[in-house]
Amino acid sequence: QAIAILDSGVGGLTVAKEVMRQLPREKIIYFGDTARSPYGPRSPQEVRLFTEQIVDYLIQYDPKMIVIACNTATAAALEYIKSKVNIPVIGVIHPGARAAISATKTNKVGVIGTIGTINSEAYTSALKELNPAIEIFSEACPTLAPLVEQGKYETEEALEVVQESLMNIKHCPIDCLILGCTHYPFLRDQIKQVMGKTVKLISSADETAREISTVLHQKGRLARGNEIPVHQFFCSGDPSMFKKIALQWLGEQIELTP
Ligand code: DGN
Repeated sequence: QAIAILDSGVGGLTVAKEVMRQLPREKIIYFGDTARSPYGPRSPQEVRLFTEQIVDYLIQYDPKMIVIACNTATAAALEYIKSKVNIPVIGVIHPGARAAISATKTNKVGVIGTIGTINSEAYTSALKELNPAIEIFSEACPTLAPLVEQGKYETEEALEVVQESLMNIKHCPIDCLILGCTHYPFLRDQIKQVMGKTVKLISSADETAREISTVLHQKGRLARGNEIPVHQFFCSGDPSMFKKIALQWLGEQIELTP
């Protein structure tokens, strides 16, 4: 049985890559909703509906767990999806918040994400729950995920767009910055360049993969044996850009099922 991973597009590939690295025996089924991306500006109700539709689709493959590898969808739909299915479901916000709490030395944390994620204040709640003394500086960066979806993360334009998006947050007195959108690790170098060396960047991908491992271990469901899994990828839009980005990011031949 596979781990089902979903996102509004290619962002969840940052989580998939970490799962492949940390849990190389696990088979992944991935769904990127590229036809309806970005989710960021949509209402929580709409994002919940889209997430539910993707989960209904992925459930047909009988996965052993579901990973909502999209912050916007986690904020809008995690609890709802958990109540609907009887397999473990995890999102990316709590793992990211946990990683930030253990990384910060000053208790001043920045969060960047889509409009939906920032407006939901899901990171604020998750961080405050872990440490009520934490101070949070957040900023929505609506242009970043679409830039990644267009495959433009290694261009001159990318640095300009990142500079513009981080104009305010870069002046905040933070010591770590949560990349609160799974698309942002694609722009890690540019974000690092703008934020400077003293701000630690937190991507929820590593921590989410660790949580997947913990959950599967607790349930006795970690994959055993030495077979190399064949992962399956689906996307709802034009597959050519998705495939190009996936190949570049994952560095391996991927099978894209129409
Ligand atoms: N990758 C998604 C997230 O983490 O919020 C959403 C990106 C988008 O759809 N704008």
